[in-house]
Amino acid sequence: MSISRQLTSGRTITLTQTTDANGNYSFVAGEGTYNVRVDAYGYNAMTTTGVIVAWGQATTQVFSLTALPVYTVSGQVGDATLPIYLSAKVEALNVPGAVAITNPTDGQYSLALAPGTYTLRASSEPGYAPVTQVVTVTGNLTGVNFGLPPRDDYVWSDSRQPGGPTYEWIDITGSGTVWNAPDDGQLSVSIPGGFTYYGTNYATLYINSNGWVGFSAISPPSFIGGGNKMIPFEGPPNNAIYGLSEDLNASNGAQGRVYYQYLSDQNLYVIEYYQVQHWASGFPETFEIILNQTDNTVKVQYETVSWPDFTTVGVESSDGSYATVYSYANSARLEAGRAVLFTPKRGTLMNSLYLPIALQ
Ligand SMILES: [Ca+2]
Ligand SMILES: [Ca+2]
Repeated sequence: MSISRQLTSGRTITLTQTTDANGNYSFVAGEGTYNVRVDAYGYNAMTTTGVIVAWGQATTQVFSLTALPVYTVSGQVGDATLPIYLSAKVEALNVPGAVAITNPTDGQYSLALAPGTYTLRASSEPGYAPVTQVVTVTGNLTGVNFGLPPRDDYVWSDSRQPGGPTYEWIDITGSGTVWNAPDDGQLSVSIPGGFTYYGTNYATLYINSNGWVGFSAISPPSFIGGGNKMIPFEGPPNNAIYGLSEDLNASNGAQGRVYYQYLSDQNLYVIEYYQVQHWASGFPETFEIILNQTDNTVKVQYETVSWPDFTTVGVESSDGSYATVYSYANSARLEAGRAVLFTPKRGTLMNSLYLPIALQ
């Protein structure tokens, strides 16, 4: 709600606030004559003019708003390319509480909305891109349907879960190639046969000394946004796998080393950060990122975890518009002996191992 008054200069001053949970409000205002306006979602707006505020006195103004009619907006959400319905979220943006979950058997949803124009957003992540459409509500609306396009995405699982990945440390410090990495540096390496990441095959991998690898070169080769950022973060780096992304400092090999090796017999490409310290120094970390060419999964394993408080773990798409986060600022309580697996998922399909119900 807001109060406003016109000054003798012709200028209008307006004070705005939100009522508390009991509908109470109070303004501290200079003496004068005010217009008081109240807006509430689902109710007719109301303005009272000529409210007089006198010096040193409290003025009480009570409002009883008239509820607007509420209409039903309904429809179905499905795959844009296949005849299958989806478990999805449909929400009216910027309207508190206007959220519905579809029935996955028929994709049906229903929202209760007051008259007005809304942007509806349907999402089913991971595996689909969200879709928005604008609707104007003047009565009940049916058939407000959404077809979500499949997109390349990832789901994570970890070694604490039944059916999750197994922690099996692969030590390549004796067999791999060493890189005495600088504080912020990147090294490009070739992957024999390439690796498919977010649906695109790449022959070159960029190893970054700050605990992440990517498929696009960046300059300067920093950590996420030059700070500790949540992903997705649209700035560089993008197209990246964050194993333990932080401002690490191997200091040209004096504070840890990075190893890499292609294990052709297993179709694995391994990047191991061995005893790499944080900037400026201290808290050595040993972990590895494993690219599996057989199923295009990405596995991250932690041999020692010293200081995970400001790290980011996850995968981020080629343009940085979406991501799958496993841990941000140690939300996953990273510890030694943990394995995390990122498995590709496009649409309802995961690793192409099963068909959606409608196609069986
Ligand atoms: Ca980014
Ligand atoms: Ca660094």
